[in-house]
Amino acid sequence: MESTHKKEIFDALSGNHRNVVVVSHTSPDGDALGAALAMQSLLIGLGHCATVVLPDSFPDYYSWLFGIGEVIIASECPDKAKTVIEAADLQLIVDMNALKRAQSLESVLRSVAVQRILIDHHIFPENVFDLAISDVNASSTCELVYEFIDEFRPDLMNLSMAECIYTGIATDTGNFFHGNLTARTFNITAKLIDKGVDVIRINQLVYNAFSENRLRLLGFSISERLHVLTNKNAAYIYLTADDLNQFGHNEGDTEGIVNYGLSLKGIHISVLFLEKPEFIKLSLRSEGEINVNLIASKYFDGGGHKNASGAHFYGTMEEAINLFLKALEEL
Ligand SMILES: [Mn+2]
Repeated sequence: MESTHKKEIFDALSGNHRNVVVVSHTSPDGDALGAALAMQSLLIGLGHCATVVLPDSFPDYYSWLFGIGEVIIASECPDKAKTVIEAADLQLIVDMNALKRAQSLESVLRSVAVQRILIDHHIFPENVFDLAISDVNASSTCELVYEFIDEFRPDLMNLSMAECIYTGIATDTGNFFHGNLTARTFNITAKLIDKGVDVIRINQLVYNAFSENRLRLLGFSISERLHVLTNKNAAYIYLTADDLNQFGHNEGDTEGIVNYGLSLKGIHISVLFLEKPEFIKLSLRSEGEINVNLIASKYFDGGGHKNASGAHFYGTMEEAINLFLKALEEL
């Protein structure tokens, strides 16, 4: 499951000028953004041309990340996104294990026959990558990006890249609370702090940047939409499109809500159901050995990690919740 073509990737990036498109998943999180932007900086430092293309936009609390202003958002500029992908001679895919995770970009990514490199920490990478650094034991893709740059060209690591990488590690671990938190994670974090990363400042930018609507939506989610299934050690929260509209929700406003289910004593599985225009979006979280990736993949055609997975369900909210309840019965 673990694969590393580090040396081959060094070689691929050490030679002639490359025109690289860096792509990550839909609803990009801190890890997707941090990994894509840090790798873009590295590639530019190496003398390559590098453009980040994302399927859709990112939460406002990431807008300070270096380079984010130049990211091409396909949902806003589909033609430009397509042109950039078609012009690239190398695809660098970060923080996603399958091209379908880039949704609208999947077909154009697939349609061009160029070298494809993966840096990722999700299980079961699709068999479409020529070279890969794929390690499910990493806390985040940014942890892998740090190790890659540190081994390859540490001289090119600057403060803004360190901030991107720190943000990815911090956000993918719920600010050092869950996931694959190991000595490796903290060693890398220490080195990033040595590089000048200001942890308090980033905490303020990422975690103390709620809008009033977002905080009220969180309160509503817990007081009105939380269901606790004590005998199943599970909890879920659902938010309808009307709920979201009532709080004028923006990208990222529902981030982290799923974790509140796990904050209950004795609750080890938590799911958030969000009604999107075309599907119900599920975020699944668990503690310890409970594997929500099984539920996500077997019942909802989704996936991710053992303790954090996601899926899209094409049906009604009621059907999605009922399927989850059935999965719990069969687990
Ligand atoms: Mn990640």
